[in-house]
Amino acid sequence: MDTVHHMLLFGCKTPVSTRSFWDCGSVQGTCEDEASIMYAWARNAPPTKLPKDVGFKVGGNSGMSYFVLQIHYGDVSAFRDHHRDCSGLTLRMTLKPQPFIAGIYLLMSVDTVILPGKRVTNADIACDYTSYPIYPFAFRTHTHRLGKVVSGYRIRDGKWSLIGRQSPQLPQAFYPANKEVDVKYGDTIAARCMFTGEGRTSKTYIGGTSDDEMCNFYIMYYMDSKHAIPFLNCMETGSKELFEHIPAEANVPITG
Ligand code: IYT
Ligand code: CU
Ligand code: CU
Repeated sequence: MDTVHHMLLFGCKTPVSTRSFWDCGSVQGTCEDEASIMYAWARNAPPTKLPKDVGFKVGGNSGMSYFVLQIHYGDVSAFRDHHRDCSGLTLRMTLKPQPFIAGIYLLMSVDTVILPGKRVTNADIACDYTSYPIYPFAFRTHTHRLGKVVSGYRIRDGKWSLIGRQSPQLPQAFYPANKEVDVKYGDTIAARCMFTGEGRTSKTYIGGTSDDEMCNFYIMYYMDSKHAIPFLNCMETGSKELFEHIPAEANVPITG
């Protein structure tokens, strides 16, 4: 952690380079096609292991022909002595089909605008879930500097149940999710990012630079491998009526 700030592991069909390593430059020099995030590590964060009998499906006809590991270095002074870098991840691979398949559900806002000086702006995202049951076991939040707290919920029969809630200013790794909350056909999945526009003199939009913002809530889940749906996205703005019932904790910054 004195060398690396964070690492993201992606899976995809075609990496942007066929070299064994390259400089990914600014925003997303990872894959030619759509990259799917599979793992994240960030300094000081506890490692998240896949539960027993759970694996990501890779290779073959899975659409995951390559892993791309993106490493964000922190303080490069560790390399002044020109030693070789040995940062990385260890993956455990098996040819044995696993009973459960791991997947990632990404909720992201595409249209949030944060007004300068405004104390609170909420980015609300929600989608109906109309597939086979998933069992969340880890979650990750991502915003840039203005994000205060990001929370994800399952809504069933009008009742909001917390999947996870975290400050995006803490290491952006995967943290354990509330294990009691499964998601099944007919549920709604919702997330809120609370931002502040304090300290800004112009509007802040969703975008790739550190002066822009993002609102992401990632759910890592497992599901029965016979239905195997490994990656799901939700980019719909949640309705005002729905979010009238969001628990108050979604607007309480995380301290300590
Ligand atoms: C605009 C935005 O919110 N971008 C996010 C989420 C995102 C991830 C992937 C969007 C797309 C992707 O293919 I994978 I389209 C974003 O870029 N998040 C960053 C990483 O790039 C994954 C993050 O750290 O969560
Ligand atoms: Cu980092
Ligand atoms: Cu971002």
